[in-house]
Amino acid sequence: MSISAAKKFENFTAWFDDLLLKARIADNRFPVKGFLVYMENGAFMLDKIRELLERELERAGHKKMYFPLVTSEEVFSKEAEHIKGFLKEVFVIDQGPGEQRLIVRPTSETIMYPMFKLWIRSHADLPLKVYQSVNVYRRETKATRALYRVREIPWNEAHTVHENASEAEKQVREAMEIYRRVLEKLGISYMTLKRPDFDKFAGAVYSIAFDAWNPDGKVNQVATVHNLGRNFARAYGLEFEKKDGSRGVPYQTCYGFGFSRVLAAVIAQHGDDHGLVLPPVIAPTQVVIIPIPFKGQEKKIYEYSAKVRDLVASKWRTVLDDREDVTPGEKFYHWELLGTPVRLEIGPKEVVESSVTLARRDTLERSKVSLEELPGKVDEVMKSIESNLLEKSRRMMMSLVSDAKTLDEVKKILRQRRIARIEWCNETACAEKLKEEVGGEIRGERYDIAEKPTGKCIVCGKPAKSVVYVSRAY
Ligand code: PR8
Repeated sequence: MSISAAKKFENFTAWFDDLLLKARIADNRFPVKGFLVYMENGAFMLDKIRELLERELERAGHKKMYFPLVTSEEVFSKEAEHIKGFLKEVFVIDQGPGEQRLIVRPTSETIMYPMFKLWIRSHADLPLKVYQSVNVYRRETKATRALYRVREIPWNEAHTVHENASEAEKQVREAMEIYRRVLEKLGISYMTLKRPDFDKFAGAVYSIAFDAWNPDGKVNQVATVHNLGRNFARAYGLEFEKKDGSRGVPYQTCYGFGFSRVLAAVIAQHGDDHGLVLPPVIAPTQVVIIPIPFKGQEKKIYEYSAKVRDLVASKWRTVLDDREDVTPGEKFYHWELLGTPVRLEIGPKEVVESSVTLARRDTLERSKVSLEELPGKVDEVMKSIESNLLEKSRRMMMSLVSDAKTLDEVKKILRQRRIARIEWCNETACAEKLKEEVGGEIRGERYDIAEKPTGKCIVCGKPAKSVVYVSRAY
């Protein structure tokens, strides 16, 4: 197997597509647009990401459930904004003459909330916090792209119901924190942006997105958190008895985490021109042992390699690559391409010294480690890789943003595949004009820090009302 010919920062698309196939992550040649096959390494990592997230959701008191894939057209159509937002994107199942058509979930508000109505009677039933990890389906009209924009979307969606507005606000913060923790484990960096009104989730009061940086300058929205207020609760007739005996309409939130986009971010942010560079937590193989046989000493080297494997395999997913028809050099390339965090090389010298040569995938540094120190050293290197990936990715995120005072400056920044920070009057017309002129979109204002505008709208020159970020997006 050869290294990808395309370079990550020169020709991202070719680099990425090549890697998906060579590293056996996904095969995009399935003959239906927007649907793809997750091969063993892709499927493995999607599962690991799901486990990381579900653990955090459970810890915060969410309950896992599974809801149906479909609803009826009638039930789907209850929340006016929501249906407007999704109608063009849904797949419909035609059951034949005389039977009602079914809507395949593009997201599950309209499927879950009629059931919430049956379950919620009083304040004692609240908060309700439910989640599921399933596929949802959207007939995306924009160009589809493997992992980034698919029509069969592997994701996790969580939905909550609360007694009052402040509890719902608190829930938004909890959700942000849950996603932050998972993304940090994966070393992914991003900006949290409150979307402008024209770009919020259909039916939400407001939406916050996690926009991860991407080498081609388009941001990758990996997750979103929405405060739904009482819009859906009213549409679906949710009610509860309050503590004082009166009846009230509850407040809701929902949040979604796109597994395939998160996987894309892992690949895109950490990978290099040798292939994948994986955070240890999701790497299908965490340690690979490569014997370097020497004439006459093969047996000794293989036996010692097996001993080393037993030493690390109880803690880390370990493979001893003892294929005899493949050279050690080819094995190095192969496991580098797969992003395996730690490689242990064992030749005659190591056997004599009772040591191994350890190479870490992120920096490609090599060092000698004695057998005695090996278990501790592997743990240490794994931790160090995890923090190094995060640090590097964060530095990149910070270096990508520049202030722009004119549309020409915005254009220039986007051409450099970067992100522009501008001041804006909050008028949709200006956002549309900006998009037309520069090709990038207003993604919103920072959620994590307050940035106050001091000047004029970059488009119309009227006093600015917010500081927002502009970039191209998937
Ligand atoms: C909601 N309702 O639906 P959201 N390809 C890959 N990933 C995608 C795609 C796609 N075509 N479309 C969306 N995602 C709310 C929250 C329940 C859960 C991923 O929100 O429409 C993106 O990462 O913003 C997106 O942030 C996430 O699903 C949630 O979708």
